[in-house]
Amino acid sequence: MKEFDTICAIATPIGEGGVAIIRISGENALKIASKIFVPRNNYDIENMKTYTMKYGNVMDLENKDIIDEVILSYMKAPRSYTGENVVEINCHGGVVSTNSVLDQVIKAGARLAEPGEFTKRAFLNRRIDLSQAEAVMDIITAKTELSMKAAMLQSKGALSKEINELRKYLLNVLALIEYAVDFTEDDEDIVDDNLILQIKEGIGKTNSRIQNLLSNADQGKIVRDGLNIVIVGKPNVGKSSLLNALLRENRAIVTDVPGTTRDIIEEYINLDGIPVKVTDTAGIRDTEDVVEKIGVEKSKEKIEEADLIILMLDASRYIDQEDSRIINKIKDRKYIVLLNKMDLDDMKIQKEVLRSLNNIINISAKTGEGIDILKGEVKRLFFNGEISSESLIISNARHKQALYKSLENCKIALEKINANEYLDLISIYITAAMKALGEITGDELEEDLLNKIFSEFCVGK
Ligand SMILES: Nc1nc2c(ncn2[C@@H]2O[C@H](COP(=O)(O)OP(=O)(O)OP(=O)(O)O)[C@@H](O)[C@H]2O)c(=O)[nH]1
Ligand SMILES: [Mg+2]
Repeated sequence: MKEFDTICAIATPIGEGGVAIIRISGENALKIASKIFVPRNNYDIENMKTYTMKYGNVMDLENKDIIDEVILSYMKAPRSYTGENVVEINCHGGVVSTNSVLDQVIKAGARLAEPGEFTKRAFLNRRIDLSQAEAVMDIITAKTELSMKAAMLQSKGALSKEINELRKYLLNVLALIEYAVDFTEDDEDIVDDNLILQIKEGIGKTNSRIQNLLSNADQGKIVRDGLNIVIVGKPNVGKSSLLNALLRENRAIVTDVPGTTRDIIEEYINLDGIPVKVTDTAGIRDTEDVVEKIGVEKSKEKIEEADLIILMLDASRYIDQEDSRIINKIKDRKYIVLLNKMDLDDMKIQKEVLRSLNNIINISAKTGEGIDILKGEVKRLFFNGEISSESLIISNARHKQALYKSLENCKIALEKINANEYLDLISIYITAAMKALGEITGDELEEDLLNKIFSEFCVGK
C-alpha cells in the first residue's frame, strides 16, 4: 500500500442538522485526533480498537477550551473506506460547530482534502476500481430508486467483473497469437487452422458481449441522468396546467391570461424509477413585451436541449399560424402532441392539420384524463414500455465511449484475420481493445484524466 499524508474534510452537507461528520484518513488519523479529543475517562484513544466509538469533547489546541461534544469512531487500515486509518468525528450539525472542529483537526496536522480525495485513495489503495468509485458518486446523486439500484450494482463490482472477464478473453487471444507466431517461425507460412479458428472465436465472443453491454447504454444514460422533457406551445393552451397535473401540486401559476408563464420552470418527477425533468416554458408567440420576449427566447433554447418535446395544442380552438410555426420547429425531433382541453364540448381543432403528425394523445390537464396514457407513451418511446432494473446497464458516457473504442479495435482485428493478414499486426488491435477496457476499471488511464474524474466528486467523499 502506498503512503499518503493524512487528509480531512466535512463529510456531511453544510447547514443545520442533528449531526455532522468530520472524516480523517491517513496513517496519522488517530494520532491527530488524539491531540484535540478529550475522552470522558482519560482513555488513551491511540489504543482504541477498530470499529469502536468513544464519547468526549473536542478542545481548542491552543487555549484548551472545549469546542464541542462529540463521538469519535475508528476504522483501522486496511478495513476502512479508503483502506487507510480512518477516524470520524460526529459533532453537532451546525455550521459553526462543524467548521470549528474541522479547524482544530487541520491545526493538529491534517490537510484539507480535495474533492473526491477519500474515494481516490480507496482507488489508489486498490479497495475499489474506477468504475466502482464512479458508482459511489452516482449513488450520492441518484434521484430515483432505479438509478440508485443501478449505481449500487456497479459499486459492488458487477461492471468490473464483466470488464475483467472480457480482458481475460483478449489476453487469451494474445497468447494464442503469440503461440501461432512462434509456430510459423519454425515451420514457415503454415499456421494451424484450428489455432486461427480459436483466435477468431475469442475475438467474436468478446465482440458480442461488448455489443450486449452497449445495447442498453442509451437507456442507462437516462436511468442515471434522467430524461429531459420540455412542454411547449403557444400561450394559454395549458402547459402550466400539465406541469401541475404531473407534479400533483400547484407549482406554476395558471390563469386564463395568455402569457402567464414568462420564465422557465423546472421540476423532477419519478416515472417508474426514471428521473424526469419536466420544463414548463413561456408560450411561444411574437410579442412586444420585453420580459415575455426573453421568456420566449428561453423557451426556444430549451427545445434544443430536450430529449423529448411535448407540444401542446388547445383542441377547443382552431389551429392558427402560431401553432403551425411551433409545429414546424419540432417536427424533426422526438415529440408527443397533446390535444388539451378535451373535457370541453366544443372541439374545433382541424383534423387535417394533424394528419402530418405522430404520437397524438387527447388529454385534459384540468381533469387529469389522458395523463396516464402520456406517461405510457413516454415509456414506450424510450424503453419500449419496459423498464428493467435487474440487468447490468452502462450508464456512464465515459464507459460507453471506452466500450465503443474496444469494439472498434476488435472488429478491425477480426477483419484483418479474415483477410489473412499478419498475426503480429492483429495483436496490435487486440492490445488496443484491451487498453480501452482497462480505462473503465482505471487500470489503463493517464493520471491527469484520473484526477479530472475525481475532481468532479463532492468534498468529503
Ligand atoms: N377546460 C379546460 N381548461 C384548461 C385545461 N388546461 C388548462 N385550462 C385552462 O386554460 C387556461 C390557461 O392555462 P395555463 O396552464 O396557464 O396555460 P399555459 O399554456 O401555461 O399559458 P401561458 O403560461 O400563458 O403560456 C387556464 O384558464 C386553465 O384553467 C383543460 O384541460 N381543460
Ligand atoms: Mg404557463
